[in-house]
Amino acid sequence: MARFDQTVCVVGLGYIGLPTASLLATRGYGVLGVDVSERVVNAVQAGTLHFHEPDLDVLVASAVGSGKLVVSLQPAPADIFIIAVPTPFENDHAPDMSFVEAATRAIAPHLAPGNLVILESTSPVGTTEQIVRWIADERADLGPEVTKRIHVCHSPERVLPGRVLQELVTNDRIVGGIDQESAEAGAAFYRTFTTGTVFTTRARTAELSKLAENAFRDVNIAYANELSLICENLGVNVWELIKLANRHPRVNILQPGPGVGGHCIAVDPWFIVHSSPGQSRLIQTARAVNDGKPGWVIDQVRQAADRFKEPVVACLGLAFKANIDDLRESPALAITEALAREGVARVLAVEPFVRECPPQLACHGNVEFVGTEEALRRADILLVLVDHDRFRSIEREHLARKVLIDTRGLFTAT
Ligand code: SAJ
Repeated sequence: MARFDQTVCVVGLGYIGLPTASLLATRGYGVLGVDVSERVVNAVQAGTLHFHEPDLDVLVASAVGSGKLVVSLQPAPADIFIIAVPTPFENDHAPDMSFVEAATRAIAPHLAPGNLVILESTSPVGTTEQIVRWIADERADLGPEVTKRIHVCHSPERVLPGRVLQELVTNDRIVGGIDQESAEAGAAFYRTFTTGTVFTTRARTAELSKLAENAFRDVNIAYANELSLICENLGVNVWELIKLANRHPRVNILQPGPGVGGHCIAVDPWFIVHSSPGQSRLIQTARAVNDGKPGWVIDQVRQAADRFKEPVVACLGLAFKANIDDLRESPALAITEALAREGVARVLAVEPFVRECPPQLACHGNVEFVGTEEALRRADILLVLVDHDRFRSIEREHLARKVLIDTRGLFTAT
């Protein structure tokens, strides 16, 4: 049974590992947070953040200040180990499991009988079983049946960037064990700090459930994006259309945008495709539809720019979604960069959540990183790429005499 006097070693202090480690420490667990990056370890040690997430700075400072969260470059013995490292994909969309393997091999020397190892990283089906093989490989002394001595399970993280602290506590959790005992041990641990319901299952089911959740969202957004192209073709306001269609009690269409970004929704469906290419036609099509959207937006700007002698476009927002500073896999950034690279117009890039011009843009002579007001004043074309709350207060009079391309429905939704 998990208890607050137990120690937890969290490997990977990123978007999931750091909030989790800090939350556990403030709940009373003794936590060792481990990261391979000295920069990250130093930042956390100083009680500061290396990325933006609402309220996390206060939680980290309190966890470190209480002495319950200690950080290090190296793992050490603990009762519970949580692996929360990135699982990106390679160029051919094959999952890159090298961080999970390195984390497993790093904790293996410190494992003792009765320990619980939890994989939280989003992973392809079969990864938890592979973790057992890596541990067995490192620790022949544990004998041929490692899982009789070490509990191993997968509990996929499901928190939404921007709402991490609430969702870490309130979301339901799925705990997939390598065997029933492992699942129960993992569930007992999560029940000590979550208010959501904790469900136990097999490791493979837990792995696929996380991938299926994100692929579901990708498919739904692809449908919305496809509708946006159809609406443009037919002269219908897509935002009004979706709002009205969603009045049906069993319809819930998501919102179109400039494409799908971030490190989850645009990545995880590929883990399913890679493992079952012949069976995943719909998932592959959704990826293609969403990946095609930025090109369509660029074409819209190109057509608008043709009407001006020296066109100036204001790109409002660079982040991958609203109210965050995260530029990773951002379609907004990719579109802005392409407009600059292809010389479609002079580009005024606006991103209130970022202090400096991102290097991908700064290297282009035709890009200026400016504030919202200046962009509104100087631009011929207003390209809304992110629905940051701060853009909502832009007064409509600023839109007069400008060409508006509103990929988020910030001003065109009825
Ligand atoms: N997007 C749209 N239209 C929408 C919703 C989102 O175009 O209606 C775009 C966003 O602008 C963004 C991308 O999709 O570019 C992804 O944003 P998101 O808010 O849908 O998701 P993420 O990537 O921030 O977080 C997702 C969440 N998964 C689900 O909602 C099923 C989160 O719960 C997961 O924990 C996270 O992935 C993860 O870590 O896997």
